[in-house]
Amino acid sequence: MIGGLAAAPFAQAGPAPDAGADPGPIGVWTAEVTAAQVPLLLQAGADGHELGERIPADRTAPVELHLTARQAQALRERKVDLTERRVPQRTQERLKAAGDGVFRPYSGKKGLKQEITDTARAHPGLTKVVSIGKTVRGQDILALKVSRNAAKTDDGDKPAVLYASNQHAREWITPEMTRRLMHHYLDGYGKDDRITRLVDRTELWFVLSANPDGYDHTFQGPDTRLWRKNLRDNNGDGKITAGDGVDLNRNFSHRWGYDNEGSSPRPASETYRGPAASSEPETRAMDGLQKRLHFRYAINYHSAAELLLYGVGWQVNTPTPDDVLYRALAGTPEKSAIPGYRPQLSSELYTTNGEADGHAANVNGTMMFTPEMSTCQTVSALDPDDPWNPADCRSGFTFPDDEKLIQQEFAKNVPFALAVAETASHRAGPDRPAPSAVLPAPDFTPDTFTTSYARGEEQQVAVTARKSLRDKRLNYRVDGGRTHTERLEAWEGGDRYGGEDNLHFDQYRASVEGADPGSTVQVWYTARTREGRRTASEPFTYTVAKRPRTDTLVIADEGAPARQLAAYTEALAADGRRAAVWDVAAQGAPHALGVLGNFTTVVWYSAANRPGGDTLLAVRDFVNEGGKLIAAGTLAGGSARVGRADTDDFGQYYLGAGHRLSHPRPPRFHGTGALAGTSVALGDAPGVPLDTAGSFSSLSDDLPPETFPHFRSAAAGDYAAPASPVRADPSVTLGDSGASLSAAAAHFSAAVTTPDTVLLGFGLEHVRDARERATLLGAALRAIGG
Ligand code: 0X9
Ligand code: ZN
Repeated sequence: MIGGLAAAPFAQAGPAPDAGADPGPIGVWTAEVTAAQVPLLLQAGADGHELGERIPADRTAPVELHLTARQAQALRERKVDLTERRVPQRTQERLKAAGDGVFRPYSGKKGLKQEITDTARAHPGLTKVVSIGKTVRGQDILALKVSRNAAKTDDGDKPAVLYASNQHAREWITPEMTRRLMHHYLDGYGKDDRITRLVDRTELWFVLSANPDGYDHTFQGPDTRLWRKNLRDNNGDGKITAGDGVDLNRNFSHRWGYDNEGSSPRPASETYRGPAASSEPETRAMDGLQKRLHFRYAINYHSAAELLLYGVGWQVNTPTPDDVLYRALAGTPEKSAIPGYRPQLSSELYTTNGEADGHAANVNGTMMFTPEMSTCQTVSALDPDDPWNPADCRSGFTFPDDEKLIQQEFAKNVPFALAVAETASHRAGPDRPAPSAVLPAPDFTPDTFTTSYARGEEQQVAVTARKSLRDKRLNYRVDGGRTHTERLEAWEGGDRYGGEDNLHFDQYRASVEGADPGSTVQVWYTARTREGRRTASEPFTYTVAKRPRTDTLVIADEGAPARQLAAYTEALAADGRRAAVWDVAAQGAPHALGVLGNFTTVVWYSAANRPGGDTLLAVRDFVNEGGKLIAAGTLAGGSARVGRADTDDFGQYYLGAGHRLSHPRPPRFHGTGALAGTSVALGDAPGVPLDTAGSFSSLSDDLPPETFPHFRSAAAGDYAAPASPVRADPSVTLGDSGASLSAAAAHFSAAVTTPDTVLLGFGLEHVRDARERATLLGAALRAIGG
């Protein structure tokens, strides 16, 4: 999870404002919050929108919240600085007068539904209307198929593309996007060559509103304008009030309910995932359409943030093979397919689970993008001479009702929409971006490294490659000798991730053999294309390091004084183990395959600095592939800087530390649970004071193993600290809830274990006695079978 979301598991533990019985209208509020207050906002039922935009750790930042008056009051009582964003009556009237009346509901005489049927009637040779299912309220969810001879050819006969919008009711600009795109194709047919070719060769499917009930509800008046979810009557009281509705972008079965951060189990939450996967008829309608049509590509329009999202959303920093192709179409932040939108991995915004795009890709074989179209503020600032000003925006979602601005927003999205369709029907195959795409998608993307800690026998190497290539091979030469080749095999994935999001590209692996320590290995990959042409990757070179024969590696992370290393290597020696060492300050982050993959057990210690992000990701890969890990140090299990964001997901979801408090100078540690029987005296170490020892809640306390078996974790030790108060780590302070934190602190422990990991809130260097260090490390190794 990102920066200040560190304490989010408390978001479910605390009392939720009873929005289920709160009939009040939803207003827009601006909160000046610190990162640490974000959990309170989530607890109050706020969605992740904008919270995902980084709130600096050390300052407050404004966020937009959609809350009932009662929810706002509950937050105020917890000292969240809130102001209601009210657009003055006069401004509202002025803007209404300036509006063109472009936005219209789904139902009714001039509604989107009627327009879909009318459009079909006007273009009988090119269209066909299909009801893909019904809403909670029993409305038909209409889809329009656009293709030459649409009604006479079987659905799915030609390569199919889906353009969908309005999963979220309030995102009004999105059905305007798909509505205009539908007309763009129909009006351009026979006039514009590109359009004609697409309509001839592909099936273009339009679902203008994936959430017609919710959308119509937003037209009831200002009180419901910002409704997000569908109209499921969660509490069955026959009325739709603030606590009702399911977030349709959290209800799909892929990774449904993976954690409580990417979706919420609480009905009142804006990101409520529903009582079960696919519980909502709107979700089943979309899933059913995908299963019937086998779309090659899809665009699922949302707003509002000027982003172009793709790839894994359920876990941070998780690149996948298909990213090569997604990136080719979406572009990069420097060269975006949609001007002004930032292309990025979905989870960079925030994590989600049960989301449409992960489901489309991994369950239904469809490459799906999620653009976040422009905010009201951004487009209102475009023209100083029009009546629209950012200050008048009630919310980021209230896109100005202005034909010129709407058309402009649509127009800049057209090239991407066409490039996706052209790629779907690309002669060379849907795995090769059409010439209209922003970037090429290379055949090979090798996972390179410069140092190998291979044990003499073999070094595994990995490459992302286009699946359609034939005869994919690893080639290598040791010290300039003859070329060896090995067949590449698709990687099946690890315990928690990998082996997914591999529709057109996949990760392949093979092993280099017979390179002795001290030798230099040159590696490159070759294959033949579908047409029989030879293709090869760029080569890379690594050297095989001389290192002790052992299965155990100690990583001294950046800031961990080298002189503390002996505390680890000697404790291992006392346990009868030799240790190889990786010094991050001197060698950089250890590569997951080049270094970590050559060991069964890793002992990772960090001291003065927060653990480094690249090291953290490599260690996560190692654990994902069955590695055993002991993480130690006063900052272990806390947050780390990964890419552009702070994250503590690794501490939570891999080390089992729900959240972290700092414990000043504990005199002793007593092992419990898996570490029972150990007891060691603690104290400052040279250069590494023990003033902020870590203590942790166990993630299983928040996410019970019956529901979340993949997060099984348990407390494994206490600090003997006579009446010493536990100080909340500044990064996890829960607003004014210090009291509840101290109460919670009683359940915090100095160590947490999972089946594969041990987390210690202090370093071995803080254990004064060498024999006690050896006993503790020995117990930790046995706890994980390391
Ligand atoms: O939260 C959502 O469903 C989408 N944002 S919105 O403001 N339109 O509600 C974003 C989903 C994108 N996926 C991830 N961020 N993982
Ligand atoms: Zn949305």
